[in-house]
Order: sequence, then structure tokens, then C-alpha cells
Amino acid sequence: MSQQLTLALSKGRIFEETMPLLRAAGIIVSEDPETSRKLILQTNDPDVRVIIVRASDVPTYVQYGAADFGVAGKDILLEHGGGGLYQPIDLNIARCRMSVAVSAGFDYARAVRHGARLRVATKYTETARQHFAAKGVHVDLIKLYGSMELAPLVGLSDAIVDVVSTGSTLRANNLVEVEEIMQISSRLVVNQAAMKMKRERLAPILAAFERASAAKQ
Ligand code: PRT
Ligand code: MG
Repeated sequence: MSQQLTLALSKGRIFEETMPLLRAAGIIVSEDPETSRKLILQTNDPDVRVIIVRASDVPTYVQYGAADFGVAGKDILLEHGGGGLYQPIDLNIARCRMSVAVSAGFDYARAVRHGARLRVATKYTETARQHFAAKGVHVDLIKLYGSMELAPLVGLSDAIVDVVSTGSTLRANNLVEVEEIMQISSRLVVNQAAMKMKRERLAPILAAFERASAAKQ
């Protein structure tokens, strides 16, 4: 069978932070997804190509084998569920944390103590559901696809669950982080069939990724 490899990446921080790892494996991507409109990018290796997809679609492309491997945040993988995927390496890139945030004036501790239902807006409904269930807090989850920071400001929700890195987006919107749910980093994910059928081709790349990400810590 063909030993062509397709790597799924999202534009932005995942693409940028994966480039040095690819370089460590001797792979150079020929085009910049920020300026090129192409969704399939060639590399210096005729057998390796990169496809550009939405961050939350990376696990889906890899699960179905449309990509052999990809890079996705733990936040995204927890929502996807991880079915059909090997997750051999924590690449330790695109680091951030998953947190609960509320409007500066909102008494979160009191709301939680009093057992009132909390309205939580988030893109991460599965992670939020598990977090509040473990605390025994009743929540109404409101699914959003972006700009979560807006929800408490206009009365859509009491709280949000979102990823935070510098915290400047929260500060700019007068929100405060009241609880850290977990630390997040990006993982290499590999299609389970590709891991077996293309092992010889994948192994040196995975080894280089592992070395390069370990060296970064
Ligand atoms: O942006 P888009 O809607 O296309 O998709 P996405 O947000 O899922 O993708 P992308 O590329 O923004 O993020 C990809 C992965 O990077 C996520 O799945 C996370 O694992 C990781 N990551 C690391 C982050 C951040 N840091 C981060 N800061 N993802 C999102 N953010 C957001 C944050 O929620 C806030 O709105 O960036 C904004 C700025 O954050 P602050 O705290 O620095 O102000
Ligand atoms: Mg984003």
C-alpha cells in the first residue's frame, strides 16, 4: 500500500508550533497557510502532505483516515471523545488552561454553595458537564461556537468555560477566572489503522516529534 502520509493541522498556533517539530523530522512545509488559500500543502518530502482544517475537525479527519495523523488540543480531544485515535505523544505545545470565568461582580462561590442552577455558556459542553457533575453543581449548559466571553456580559449565562492563556481576553471583558479545570496542551493523534499499516513510515517522524517536544520542556 501507499506510504503517502497526510498530516492534519489547524491554522494559527497549532500550525506555527508544529513547524519546528516537523523540521526536526526533516520535513519543511512549502507554503504558508496564512497567505496561501490552499487547503492541501506540499512539503519537501513528496510522500508527506499537510491538510488545513478547523481545530475541532482535526480528530474527525484522523478518525476516518482522511488524514493519517494530526495535532489537536486536549480540549478538542475531550469533546471528540478520542474514538479511533491513538494519542502517543503529548507535544507540549499550544499550552493553556481550561477555566471557569464569571463577571467581576458575580459571587461564584455563593452561587455554587447555594445549589442554584448555574447557567454556563461554552463550546466545551462535555468537559463542562463532567466538571460540574463531579462537583455536584447543577448547570444549564448553553452551547456556543465562539466569543464565549460575551455571554455573561449580556446576560446569556452566569459563567463560561473556556481556554485561557494570558488571561488578557478575560481582563479586557471584565471577567475573572474563578476555577481552573485542567491544564491543556496539544497531542499528536494517529489513525489506528495507519499506525499499523504505515508504521515504518510514521515511526521516524513520531520519534523526532517525541525528541523535539521533550527537549522543549
Ligand atoms: O479560532 P477557531 O474558532 O478557528 O478555532 P479554535 O479556537 O478551536 O482554534 P485555535 O487555533 O484558536 O486554537 C487551537 C488550540 O490551541 C486550542 O484547541 C487550544 O488547545 C490551544 N490554545 C492555546 C488556545 C489558546 N491557547 C487560547 N488562548 N485556544 C484558544 N485560545 C483563545 C482563548 O479562549 C481566548 O479567547 O484565545 C483567546 C486569547 O487568550 P488569552 O487568554 O491569551 O487572552
Ligand atoms: Mg481560536
